[in-house]
Amino acid sequence: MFTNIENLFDYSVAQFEAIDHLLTMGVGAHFAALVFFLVVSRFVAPNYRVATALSCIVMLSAGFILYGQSNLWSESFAFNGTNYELSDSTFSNGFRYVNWMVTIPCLLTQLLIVMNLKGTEIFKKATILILAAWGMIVTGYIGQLYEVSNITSLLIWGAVSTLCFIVLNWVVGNVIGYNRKHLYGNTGSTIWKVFGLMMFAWTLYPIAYLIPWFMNSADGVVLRQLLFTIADITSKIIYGMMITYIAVQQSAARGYVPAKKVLNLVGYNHD
Ligand code: RET
Repeated sequence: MFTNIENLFDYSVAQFEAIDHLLTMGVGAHFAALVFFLVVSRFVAPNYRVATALSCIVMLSAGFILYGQSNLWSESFAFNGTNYELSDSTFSNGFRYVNWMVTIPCLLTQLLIVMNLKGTEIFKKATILILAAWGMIVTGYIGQLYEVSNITSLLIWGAVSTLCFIVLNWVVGNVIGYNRKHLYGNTGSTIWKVFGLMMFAWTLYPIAYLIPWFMNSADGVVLRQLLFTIADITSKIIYGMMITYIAVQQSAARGYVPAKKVLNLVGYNHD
């Protein structure tokens, strides 16, 4: 009857609060980072600025979804004097998946922009990546509906989703491999670090997806929300900051004056 395992357990005060605090921290982190991206966008040359604008969109979108998740969490459980138990509504992680339909295309597109891809090339690569991402998310969304009722279905849908994930990573790795040399301002090595960070952060989501399979308990639920929070902060905020750093560095190397000034100010040599 339930979709997500969160609804199956009672939580100690510490477990309940840990999740409440993680979700609330996620909201704060994304809205704070929004201000950061808004402020630094003036140091990014106009041809890269959409990359930073996309981070702003991701911050708003993720901030709101996490705000919803944190409210839903505290509405779904009530204190009975000892523990928190399920009350008026049921909790669902499904909102996250639908949110990824928006945020992942933004994250991928901002990467293509700082890779200096243009015209039909960026359009083609973005289309392939976004279709692979949507395939991954839709199959993952269907799979997570079975996490309480049928672990085999969870695993099968998860495997299909992973195939899309592998295609996506393969395309991103290729784009970076081929276009790295066209990056300005010595950012060709930074872009590999972005890829490494991406592989790490994005892999946390499938681990969270599999929690009902290998840790079907209240502690598993806490671990899942912890993994989600770490993944959110690294895959969107830290990633966005690295993308914006690459954008500022390339802007300076290509003669954009505000970028040169700000890099000098913080002691970077952009040549
Ligand atoms: C699912 C289902 C199980 C298999 C795989 C998955 C991958 C999810 C990923 C999510 C990334 C989300 C990001 C969100 C940013 O806002 C769907 C959990 C492989 C990679 C980066």
